Amino acid sequence: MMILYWHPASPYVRKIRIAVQLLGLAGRFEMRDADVNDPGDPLRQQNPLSKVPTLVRENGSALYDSPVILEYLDHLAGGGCIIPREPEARFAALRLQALCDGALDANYLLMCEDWYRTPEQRVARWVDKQAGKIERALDTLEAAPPDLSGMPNVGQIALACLLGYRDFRFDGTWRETHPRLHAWYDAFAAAVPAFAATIPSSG
Ligand SMILES: N[C@@H](CCC(=O)N[C@@H](CS)C(=O)NCC(=O)O)C(=O)O
Repeated sequence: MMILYWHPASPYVRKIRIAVQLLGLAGRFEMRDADVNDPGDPLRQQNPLSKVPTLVRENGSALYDSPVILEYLDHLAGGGCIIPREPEARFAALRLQALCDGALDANYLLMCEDWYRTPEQRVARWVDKQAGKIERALDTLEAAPPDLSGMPNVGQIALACLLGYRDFRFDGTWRETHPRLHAWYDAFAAAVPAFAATIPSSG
């Protein structure tokens, strides 16, 4: 049995949980709660960065971070499932994943401002810089939402989790200003039952 260190609020973990369902691998994992801030948490023995998701394989070796785990899951499922084999489609999916993961990182850094700094310690230029990344990413995606047919790829999964995280932590303010993404998001949610089954919570 593989072990997935997780937290219910993490959008990066959500990507993995969706892929596990899509690829029919659910029975092969044990989910283990992790406290990324606890030096005594066993997660630290597996991942020096102490981040979720971290996957411990049956041979005991750990994999991180989420794109690496997704590549492993795709491999387990036979390959070419959530990471297309054809080069153009493959690099489009990987680029979309990089864009959405980068925007997720900026969202996470904004949350860290609340968690780790007092209002007096905040630096507006830094906050604005992260907000700008998110805004430009969403605007770029709104101009040309990805296709959505067949098995979702890693880029589409990352986009759904990015928008879901905006709902969870930032009140879904993207919806009104990004109507094409809103329609894309609804279509993804309708096509992928694992999306509704993995709605984030604070845990
Ligand atoms: N690039 C990583 C990001 C993972 C990540 O930042 N996870 C957060 C939870 S949402 C975490 O574990 N944070 C703990 C920390 O940064 O110390 C991935 O894609 O897996």
